[in-house]
Parts: sequence; structure tokens; C-alpha cells
Amino acid sequence: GKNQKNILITGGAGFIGSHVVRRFVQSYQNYHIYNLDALTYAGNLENLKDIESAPNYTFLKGDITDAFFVETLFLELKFEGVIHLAAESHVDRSITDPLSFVKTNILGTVNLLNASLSIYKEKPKFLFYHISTDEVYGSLGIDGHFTEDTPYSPNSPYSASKASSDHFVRAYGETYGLPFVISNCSNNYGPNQFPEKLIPLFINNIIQDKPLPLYGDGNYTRDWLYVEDHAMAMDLIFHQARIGETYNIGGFNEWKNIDLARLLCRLMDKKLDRKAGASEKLITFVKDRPGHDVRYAIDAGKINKELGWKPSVTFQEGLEKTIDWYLVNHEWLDHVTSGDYKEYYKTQYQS
Ligand code: NAD
Ligand code: TDX
Repeated sequence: GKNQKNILITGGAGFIGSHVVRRFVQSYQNYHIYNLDALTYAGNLENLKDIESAPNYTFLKGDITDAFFVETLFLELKFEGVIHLAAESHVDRSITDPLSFVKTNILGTVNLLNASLSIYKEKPKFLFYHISTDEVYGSLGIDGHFTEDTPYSPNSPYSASKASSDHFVRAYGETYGLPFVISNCSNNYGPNQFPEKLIPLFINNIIQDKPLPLYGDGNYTRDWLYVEDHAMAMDLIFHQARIGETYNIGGFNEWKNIDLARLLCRLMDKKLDRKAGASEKLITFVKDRPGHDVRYAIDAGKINKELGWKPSVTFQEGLEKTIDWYLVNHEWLDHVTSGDYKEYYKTQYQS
């Protein structure tokens, strides 16, 4: 419509992006949401079935590594804001194919920044909101938390590519005056997550009575946040954050992988009416991930103080919602685990 602002969300057919697109389409009738996604293996329009015909929503299939396409799109639609999530997102895939991470995460981001430069001066409230990860800070020992001032020290090709993209965003702010904000979030979980990531992989394997591959000794620690709480934080940041700032987002919810695996097994035994302890027998220690970061933990004090954000669901609630979603949406799981997934699984876990 005429009075609507055009907002671009990239990577909206993926896991986190789908929750953000839904939230913005449903909450902001004054926005027209354009979802730009290349539909890689990780992009899935089934994630957005319920809103696909909303009048303030348009899906655009396209690749952010295509500079001409991106530039043309920005000149045509004159976005007032960009929320950039499109990325290659899986650490293990970055170890076998780093270059596709360089292309999408670095080159793709710079293409979006260049296209933003062509239009932002016509839009007094233009904002480039870049979605990033806590992995850019590297690895913690047993103590301490990442703050917004922690020096970058990425250890995987994935986190190196995300760190680079963060630096480009900040550099475009300093050099060209592009209004931007960045957030760095801990591990997300919830509905629509591709079953290459730990939680949905283990849920799917428990359903199928297959081994649960735990890397190394399983004593690696991650901080977990329910995806809708991340989307809520992003909504606050997009509308209220101070320009040029970085915000860390985390769940105040650290778990060792082995303890998380056991918790998942207990919850799944109940949901599937299996004998207590049945799923835990599936836990299998396998070869470690190279360069495996020992521990991530986020100090989310800044977003809490400045924007009043805190997680709304407990881990137990979030996990139950997640498990229920995968059990109900077994067709979604069937679709994404057929075809290429089988090849990926073989290469990753059976060689
Ligand atoms: P995902 O892999 O589920 O989704 C990525 C989406 O980007 C897919 O829909 C894919 O089709 C699309 N895409 C990939 N390459 C593209 C390209 N060249 N052009 C256009 N679209 C392309 O990822 P996710 O887990 O939802 O992560 C989204 C963002 O959040 C990423 O930037 C990631 O770095 C960041 N992040 C993720 C987590 C997490 O725990 N998953 C945590 C913190 C930050
Ligand atoms: O099969 C597995 N076995 C295992 O032990 C897999 C897939 C993972 N793991 C371990 C590795 C990590 O310590 O579980 C932990 C979580 O692994 P992932 O789900 O692959 O996530 P992680 O590597 O921590 O990165 C995630 O969080 C930050 C997302 O994939 C990133 O996109 C995000 O930026």
C-alpha cells in the first residue's frame, strides 16, 4: 500500500528468519515485508505457509551474492530498513566448504551495504540491522562472559566470515555514515530449525532410534535461547536501539552438550512413551569437531538495561514446545531429511 514502509528481511525462509518475518508481518500493518531468500538447502517456504498470502508480505527468490540483482532491487523498492539474516550458518559445513561462507556471508553482506548506500539518504530513518553471532568472540574458559567489548577472535571459517561481515557493517557506518546496528546472539533453538544443528538433529534421531553423535567428550558448553525470544529482541533493537551500537543477546542458560543430550532424552522418552533411559542409550561419542570452541556465554546486560529485554520462556518450556512441534510436523522433517540431507549425513557422520 501507499502509506506502507518497505522493509527488507534477508534469509526469511530459514530458521530464525521465518520467525522474524512472521512476527513483523503480523505486528506491523504499516510495513510491507519483502523476504529475500535464495532457498538454499536451509531455506524452506513451508516455514511461512500460514502468512504467505498476507497483503503486507512478498517473497522474493534471489541471491545476495548477485550484486546487480541486489542493487536493482534496492533502487526499485527503496527500503526504509534492512534486517539481514541470510547466511551460510552451519559450522561443520564451513569446515568442508569455507568458500561458500566467504561468498554469502562476506560478499553478500557487502553487496547489501553497497545497495543501501545508493538509497539511504532518501530515507531519513533508514537502518541496516545486521544479525550476527556470539561465535565471533571465540571461546571462553570456565569463567567469564562475552560483552560487547570482548575482542573478536573467531575460530571457525563460519565465525571468521561472520566476524568479517560485522566489521564491514561497522566500517560502512564509520566511512560512509550508513546508519547501522548489530546484534550478536547465542545458540537458538525452536521450530523450523534444520536438523543439522544439535537440538533438532538429536530430536530427529531419537524419533528414528538412531545414534546421537556427541562430539569429543561432550563437555562443550553453549548458551541456548528460544528462537521467538531472539525475534522479540530483534523487534526491540530494530525499533529502539541506538544507531551504531552492538547488542549481545543470550538466554542466561548455559548447558554442557552431554547434560543437554540427557535432558532431551528424558523429555523424549516421556513424549514417545518409551521406557525411562531408552533414548539415553543412543548417545554415542564421536570424533571431535576441529577447532571446537569450548564454551560460549553471553552477558546480555546491555539489551536488558537499555531496552528492557529478557527471555520469556524457560528452557524446559522452550524444549517442550520444540519437541511437540517436531512431533506434529513430521512431514516437515520428512521433506528436509530426504534427498541431499542423506548425503550430508553420510559424509558428516559415517566416514
Ligand atoms: P539458516 O541456515 O536456517 O537460514 C539461512 C537462510 O539464508 C536460508 O533460508 C537460506 O536459503 C538463506 N540464504 C543462504 N544463502 C543465501 C544467499 N546467498 N542469498 C539469499 N539467501 C541466502 O540460518 P539461521 O540459523 O536461521 O541463522 C540466521 C542468521 O542468524 C545467520 O546470519 C546466522 O549467522 C545468525 N545466527 C544464528 C544463530 C543460530 O543459533 N542459528 C545464532 C546467532 C546468529
Ligand atoms: O552432531 C553434533 N554433535 C555435537 O556434539 C552437532 C551438530 C553438534 N555438536 C556440538 C557442537 C557444539 O558444541 O553441539 C554444540 C552445538 O552445535 P551446533 O548446533 O552445530 O551449533 P554451534 O556450532 O554452537 O553454532 C550455532 O550457534 C551459533 C549455530 O549453528 C550458529 O549459526 C550460530 O551462530
